[in-house]
This record gives sequence, structure tokens and C-alpha cells, in this order.
Amino acid sequence: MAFKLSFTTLLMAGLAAHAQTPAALKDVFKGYFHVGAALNQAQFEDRDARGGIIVRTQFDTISPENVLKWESVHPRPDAYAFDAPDKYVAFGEKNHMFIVGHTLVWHSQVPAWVFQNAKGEPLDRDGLLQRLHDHIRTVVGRYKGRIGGWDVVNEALNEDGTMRQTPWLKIIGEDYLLKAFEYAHEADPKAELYYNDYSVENQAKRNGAVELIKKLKAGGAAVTAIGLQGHDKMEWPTIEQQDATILAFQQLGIKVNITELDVDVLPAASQQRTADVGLSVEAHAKLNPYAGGLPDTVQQALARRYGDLFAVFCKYRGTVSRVTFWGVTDGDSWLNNWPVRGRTSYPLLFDRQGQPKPAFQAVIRAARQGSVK
Ligand code: 9MR
Repeated sequence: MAFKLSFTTLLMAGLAAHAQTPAALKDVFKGYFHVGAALNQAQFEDRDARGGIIVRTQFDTISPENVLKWESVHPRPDAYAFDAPDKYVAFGEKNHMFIVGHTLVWHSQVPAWVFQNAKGEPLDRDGLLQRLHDHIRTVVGRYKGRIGGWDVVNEALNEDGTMRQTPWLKIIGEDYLLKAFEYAHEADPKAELYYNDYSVENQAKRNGAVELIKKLKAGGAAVTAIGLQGHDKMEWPTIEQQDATILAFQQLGIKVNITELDVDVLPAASQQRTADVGLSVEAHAKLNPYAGGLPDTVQQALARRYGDLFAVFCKYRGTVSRVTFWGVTDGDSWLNNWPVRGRTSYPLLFDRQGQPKPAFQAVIRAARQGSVK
């Protein structure tokens, strides 16, 4: 009897343990695409035990949320800060992950000195090209063969598909993108190179992005993929917009990566459908309705939304090579502080306790349904 009891107890414990073992996204999506997350410094420095376990068990690719942006890695003309990025890359290698670099050329998070000469006057074209070349050679060169793909240019387009008037464009001219791709390819000929942007699912911006990619290719740039950031809402982009966008770039013969995925369930704080980090809106209780927890109806709607999005990603297996979430748990997300500071946001697959949400199960189901089609 004593034996029987302990055997049953053991069996029950074993079954329970089995039932609680969540599926791993990186395994479920094998054969489709890599699945990853953007990491903050605590995560790749092993100071976030809860997040660290999720990252190691669920994901096979990582992106650096901030440490490879110009102002972080190259804060002064003669000073590079490689300590944090070195740890980021070492973390990815230790865990056998595909390591992404983000980002070489952006109008945001770049110090003012980059565009000025020693007297504080605006730099000329040759001076800025020289500076861009040095930066890319130094940063990409340091991680040659280790960082597998780079966001070479980030967010170069306006919402209407025209070129954003950044200091890069104003000083160098439209070929700054071509130059950046050329320098990155020269620094690591084997690295994948990406153009990355948000709201490309909207027709006007998508048309601009298609033209941009065509021009880059015609100019000889080694563009591997477009990165669709995927800072989504519950109703935007529509499934049709998502599908048409992936198709448009597939037809150009490049890959599509979903690079910064999250789904915002909070009320729109502005009319602007954007992921522009420059936007800021004042806090108001009405804009933060779920501070005490997410109602089940919204939780289920978020799960359906994620399931629908992943069904499209799965449909385009072979073209979609990577889906990366912008954060690990809801508590990590930039959406807790943008465009309104101090909100309680629920945009990811893991909750603040690190538990998988119904959206996680919905994503897993999308993979299983996709594989039988
Ligand atoms: O999530 C990032 C946040 O921590 C930073 O404060 C912000 C500014 O550097 O950038 C956020 O990441 C952005 C990414 O680099 C580019 N696309 C939009 C992302 C969300 O703002």
C-alpha cells in the first residue's frame, strides 16, 4: 500500500510537471522562422532571473533593445562603449542564438556632435560620410561573424512614403542609405543587412518602402530583408494589410522579418498611428484603464489577435525568416511609458509574473494549424 501510494504520488507529480512544461516557441516554429525578443541590459547580464529563463527556453534569436544605438555605443567622437554590447553578444553565443544588431543609422538616439565639426558647425557631406564609415567599420567590424544581421538603416520614411528629412538626408543626400549598406557589407560581407521601419503596412508608406528597396537594389546594396517593426494595435494593421505587405516585399525577392512585435490593447492616446519615439502625451486615468489587471474579454481578444497575426506569418514561411517581440514580459515593454508615462500595458505573450498568457497558447496553435495546411 505504502509502495502503491508513493508510486501514484510520483506519477501524478510527473504528469503535473509534464502538463506545466510550456511548449517552446523556438521549437514549435522550427521550419517556419526564428522567434526572438529584444533584451534589456538586465536580461543579457543575467540580473533578471525570471526574464532570463524565458529567453533561454523560448527564443533562438535576440535583439538589443538599446545598447547598440549610436548614443549608447559611440557617445563621444573618440569613445566607444563596448562593455554592454560585448556582454549582449556573449549571451547570444552562449545560448546558441541568432544575434541581431540594432541599429547603425537612425535619426533618433544619435548625439548632436555626429553632425557637427570641431567648431560646432554643421558637418559637410564628406565629413559625415567619413564619420559614418568609421562608425560602421568599428561597430560591425568588432562583431564580424558573430552578429548575424544588422538593422543598417532605421525609420528613414515619413508616413506618406516620402523620405524623412533627417540630418543624414540633409547633409549627405539620398544616397546615405546606399553608403550605409555599402560600409556594412564591407565590414562584414557575410552579415545579413536590413532596412527597418514601422507602419509599413499602410499603403502610402509601403509604396515608399517598395520604391526605397528597389532603389537600394538597383544601386547594388546587399539588402537581405525588410524589417517590419510590428508595433501593432488591436485593429491595425488589418489581416489584409499584413498579408499584402509581406507579399509586396516577397515579390521584390527579399525576406521579411517581423522585428519589434507587440500588440497595444490600451486606448489610443493620440490620433497618430505611429511608433515615433518623439511622441509624448500627458497621463490621464482614462488612458490607463487596466492598471488593476486585464479583463478576461480583452485577454481573449488579444489571444485571437495574436493567433490571426501568426497565421499570416506562418502562411509566408520561407519569406518570413524571423519574428522578434519587443520585450520579454509585459512589465518590460516600452509601451508602459510611451506615448504616456506610467501606464500598465499588456502587449506581449508573457505576463508580469513571467507566466504565458492565452496569447501564447494562441500563437502555438497557429503554428500547429499552419503545419497541417
Ligand atoms: O524600446 C526602446 C526604448 O527603451 C528606448 O527608450 C527608445 C528610444 O531609444 O527606443 C525603443 O525602441 C525603439 C526601437 O529602437 C526602434 N523602433 C521603435 C522602438 C520603440 O520605441
